[in-house]
Amino acid sequence: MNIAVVCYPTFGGSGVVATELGMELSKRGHQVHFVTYRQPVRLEALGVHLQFHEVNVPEYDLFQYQPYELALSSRLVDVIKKFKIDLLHVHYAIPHAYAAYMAKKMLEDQGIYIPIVTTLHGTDITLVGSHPFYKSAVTFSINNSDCVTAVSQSLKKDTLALFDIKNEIEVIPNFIDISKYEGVPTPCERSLLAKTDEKILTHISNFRPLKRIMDVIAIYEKVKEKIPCKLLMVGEGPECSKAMEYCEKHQLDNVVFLGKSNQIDEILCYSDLFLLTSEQESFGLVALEAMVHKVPVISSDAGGISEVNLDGYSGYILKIGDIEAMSNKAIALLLDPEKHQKFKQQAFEQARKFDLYKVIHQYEKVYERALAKINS
Ligand code: GMT
Repeated sequence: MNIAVVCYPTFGGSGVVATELGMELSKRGHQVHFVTYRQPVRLEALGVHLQFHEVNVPEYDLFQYQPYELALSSRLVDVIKKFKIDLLHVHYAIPHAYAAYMAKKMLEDQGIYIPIVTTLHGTDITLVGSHPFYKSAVTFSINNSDCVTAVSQSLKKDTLALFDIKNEIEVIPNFIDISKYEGVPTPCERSLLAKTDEKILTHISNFRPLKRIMDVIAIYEKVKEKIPCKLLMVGEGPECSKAMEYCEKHQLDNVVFLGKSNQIDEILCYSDLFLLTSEQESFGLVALEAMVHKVPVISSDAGGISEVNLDGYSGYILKIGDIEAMSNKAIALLLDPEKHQKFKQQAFEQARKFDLYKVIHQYEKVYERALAKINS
């Protein structure tokens, strides 16, 4: 199949999922064309089966807002025609599903019929998409996609509650390529970051307010009263400077801000505990990435996190904002080496359930269904 993929090319989970999926589809013989404004951060080994087409938005002083959707839909039309694309898979309703619909209609005018598969990831639904300014366009884009998928049951439920959806939504969970990790040791230079008796707590996100990163720091402060530890804060975003200022003011020298990183595997492999305190999270791909490295997760109960992290098995799930309970669970687990070891193994076992090879067929089936709709 010749597939065009649209996603956000950044460090965010949706871009990671789109890229990993595209790369795997190309290994399975499909031709995959990424159409994005920048090469996706995790996109490797471009070749005949895996290509990247940049979307350029010319800047005009005349416009207060540059028309990105217009540039994207035009670029899609060109790529679809040039490479004889069979199907368009867009990640994120905003604005990708909307631009895809425009491209589809422009192509229809030329006698070319292209199905659209839209994958909903979370922010496009629960945060931005449901805003009254966008709601009609998002509802329209979802209802006019040929097939729609959501990354968790929780996100499907939220989508049905927030929008007037006529289309069926299939849940296809996010995934991880277990074969990359099983029996393959990641080079782990723990000693560069912590002393042998120090535990390493890790948080990775885009530091948006919904991630509640001050909760992460508060948990660390409580844990460090009982156990020598370091906190690794990986990522960048709007709450970063506030968190840094707080740590400086309170002389929390063992909180290390590592910035945006492409070395997630290297960081997670020496982490003892992962903290995910979000107040909204459709899935929490980063928790899955921690679990595959045998890192138990202390998380909030937001959105779809509990579909990934199993309470009392791969970690613990506590109420959003319950710093006390999260800290107590973290301390108890770190002080019990036997239990910690058991949770580490269980975290990996839980991650296995999300193996890429179980999920990839589900996407292929959706593609076949979308194609059949167009051809019927
Ligand atoms: O919130 C983020 O960290 C980024 C965001 C994105 O747009 O990439 O992530 C969303 O999609 C991920 C992949 O499906 C999910 O794992 C995240 O839970 C989801 N974020 C939210 O729902 C807030």
